[in-house]
Amino acid sequence: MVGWLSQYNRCWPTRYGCISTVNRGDLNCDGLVNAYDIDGFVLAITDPIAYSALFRECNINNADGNGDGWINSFDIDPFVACLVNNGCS
Ligand SMILES: [Ca+2]
Ligand SMILES: [Ca+2]
Repeated sequence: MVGWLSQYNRCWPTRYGCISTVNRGDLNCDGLVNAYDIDGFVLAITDPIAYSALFRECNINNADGNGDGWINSFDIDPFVACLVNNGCS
């Protein structure tokens, strides 16, 4: 059964417990949120198809910084906040 960790973060239960399907702000899927995610974030907003082709294993919903289900310019400020804070809370 799939649950929710928060309004935008789904929980995928495994035998090891609940793992998140969204790691907000991590656009290159290295487990960290830092400057290396900027290019992926810009690509996710401007060209989602190219993003999915380049980052096949990544969840594009990681770019949904404000958790409204859309990936657009309104996610820029939350993404910058994640960068400044070395991760999203
Ligand atoms: Ca990253
Ligand atoms: Ca959004």
